[in-house]
Amino acid sequence: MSSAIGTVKEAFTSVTGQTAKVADLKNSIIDPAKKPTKGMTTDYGIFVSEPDNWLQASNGARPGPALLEDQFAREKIMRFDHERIPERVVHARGAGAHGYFKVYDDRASKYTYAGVLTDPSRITPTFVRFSTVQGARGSADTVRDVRGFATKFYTAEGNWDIVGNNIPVFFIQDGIKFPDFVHAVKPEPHNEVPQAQSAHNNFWDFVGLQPESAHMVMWTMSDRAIPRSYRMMQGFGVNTFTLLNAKGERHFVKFHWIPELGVHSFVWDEALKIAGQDPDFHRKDLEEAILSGAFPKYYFGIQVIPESKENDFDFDILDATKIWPEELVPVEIIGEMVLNRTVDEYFPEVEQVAFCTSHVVPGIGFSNDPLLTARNFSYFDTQISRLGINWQQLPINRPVCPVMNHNRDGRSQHRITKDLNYWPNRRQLAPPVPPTEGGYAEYAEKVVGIKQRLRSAKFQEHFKQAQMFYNSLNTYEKAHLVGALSFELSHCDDPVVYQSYTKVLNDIDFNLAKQVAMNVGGTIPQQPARENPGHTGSRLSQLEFAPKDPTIKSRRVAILLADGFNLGEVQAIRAALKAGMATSWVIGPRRGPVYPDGEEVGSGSGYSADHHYEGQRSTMFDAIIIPGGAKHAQALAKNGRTVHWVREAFGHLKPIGAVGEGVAFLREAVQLPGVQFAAILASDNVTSSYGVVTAGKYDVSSAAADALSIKQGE
Ligand code: HDD
Repeated sequence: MSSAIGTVKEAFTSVTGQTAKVADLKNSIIDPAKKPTKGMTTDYGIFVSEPDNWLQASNGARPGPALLEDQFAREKIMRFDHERIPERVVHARGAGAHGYFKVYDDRASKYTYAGVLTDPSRITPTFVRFSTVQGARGSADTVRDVRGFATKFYTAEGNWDIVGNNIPVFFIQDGIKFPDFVHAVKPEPHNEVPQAQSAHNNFWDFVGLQPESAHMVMWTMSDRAIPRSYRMMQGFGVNTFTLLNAKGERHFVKFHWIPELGVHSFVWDEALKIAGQDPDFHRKDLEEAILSGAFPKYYFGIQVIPESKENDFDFDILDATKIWPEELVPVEIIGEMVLNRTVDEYFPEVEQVAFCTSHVVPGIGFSNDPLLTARNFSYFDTQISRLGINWQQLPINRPVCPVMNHNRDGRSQHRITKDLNYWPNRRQLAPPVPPTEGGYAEYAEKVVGIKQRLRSAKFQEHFKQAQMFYNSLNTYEKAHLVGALSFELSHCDDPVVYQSYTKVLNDIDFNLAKQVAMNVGGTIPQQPARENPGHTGSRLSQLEFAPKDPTIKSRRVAILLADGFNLGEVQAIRAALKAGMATSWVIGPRRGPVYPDGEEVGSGSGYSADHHYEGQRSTMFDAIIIPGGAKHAQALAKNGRTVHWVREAFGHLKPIGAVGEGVAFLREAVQLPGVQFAAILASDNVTSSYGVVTAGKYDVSSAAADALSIKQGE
């Protein structure tokens, strides 16, 4: 057994460009181009000569009765009838990608002997599935929701799954409440409304009566629940796991993923619009980044608490509704994961990938976190109903190390084992492996207790960390949170619900509760229900995750053009964006040729626009650039849709750049009441204000300004 692990490890470390898992999957990929067959066959292998007409008894002039004897038609229809499997009861909507994980050095060996976390010579293949929680498989990507961040590590010692979220805490402390929570957040049972959002009576009723959810509700109502991209959000294992080192010492651990690109979110208006304009926005964003070579990268961190200190905190370290504040327990970055490969087929990979919190490798173990204990039961169980008992044999789920034991049979068994099927057996086939040779060993924990149902004392406090999170947000983030709570509670039509939740908010912060109550018609509190001492924590505001070196890598930039634009500028801008690994998209009056200054419209080949003004909206881009060109700027100024493009991007706080005559158009377009930056735009040099960057000398004479005056609706 140990020699088999050695061989697999070799395979891992020698892989260049592809991981051992990608190589393994190749065994299951059907490449139609290479198939040694003349053409179409049935599932049982015979060639099909006529696939388009059901066999019938006909006189040739008119259809006759269809014949049930048509085995080809029956096979095709029956296969189709059974294409669907149950979607995940939560996290049904998702997207996935392949990648690899590596640690920088062996510094974690003081905590664990797990090779995947300590051996810097290893490249461990990974598969990640990102998801939303509430919505159905076909729901929109950009809804307000928690995002799942589930990672399967195909290690040399077997699969290890971190089934995490982009929020570090959870709604409930004990897994026995999970079905209640999910029933409450999912669409209401009588009319199956709403889809993919928590803005309804039953969710707010439940969380109002279950105050342990207060901390998580602060996070889900913050900008964290509307991430710009899966590539720009954190991931957290949430539960408390344990690490075991070679000396037999145990540490408690929390796992963190930190995106290289920083943590970024939409503004709510953008998220709402994209949900309609491009419901697959996040899925496509992941694919686009990988295909363009801007591979998503996440740093891997651990927070570690030695056993001797487990009782040193004013919260219980096994309570999943609490974070371990980073100022008390710093995150140690020990490695990174890169996602470098898109999937070949969605269903067998993303739909059939199945995770289990109970799947850990030697050197990693569980804690008594009561949420984790329930999860360790639930995931394996759910895979049986979704995928069948042999789900671990599916290509995406099978480990890359050898698997051998005495489990047998069951529906859809794929393995043929020439071996005895019990242990002990007279031939010593597949014997147990002692821990000294790589067998998994549980930590010998002394357990003394009285059988009872309880929440221990520290699990009873629910508001301190909710306050700390709220206090740590900046003014804008707080305003967004008030907006989100107001949106959600306004969608509740039962006064009992929105009135009681505004009371819960008063347990967090008096001002917060007052503002929301006023907005939604809740009970406006007269005094705080409890003191908010103003404690703040580090790395709770997402602004603290800005990358050290700002980058435009993988950002989508729209170049807004009309006929008569300055071609040289556009070419230079696009070259610069390409060099920075951003993607640029030309938005023009028509999909196809747009004509630069000096070329007659309709004459030459023109310059190709990727989309018409109506075909895409500013919401789909991170920034807009408007080049120069007098006629082009005038045309943009006269078109209500292009003016809206700029105003909308400005309203969503996006960087807007303009050059030459484009500056005057921009100045006019964003000439909104209360926005005072026309003077800055008119300056000669490169200038930036409110995220608007303009360059080049341009004479903003009143005549030019008049010529470019905007009439909305034109
Ligand atoms: Fe869960 C799916 C994350 C608590 C039971 N969960 C699921 C997925 C993620 C999470 C990311 C999707 C995995 C995938 O992409 O296939 N769940 C969490 C986190 C939790 C959590 C971070 C709190 C720390 N979950 C939780 C509890 C239970 C479950 C307490 C049950 C007691 N979760 C499930 C499930 C799912 C699932 C029903 C549905 C599909 C699946 O497992 O494979 O078993």
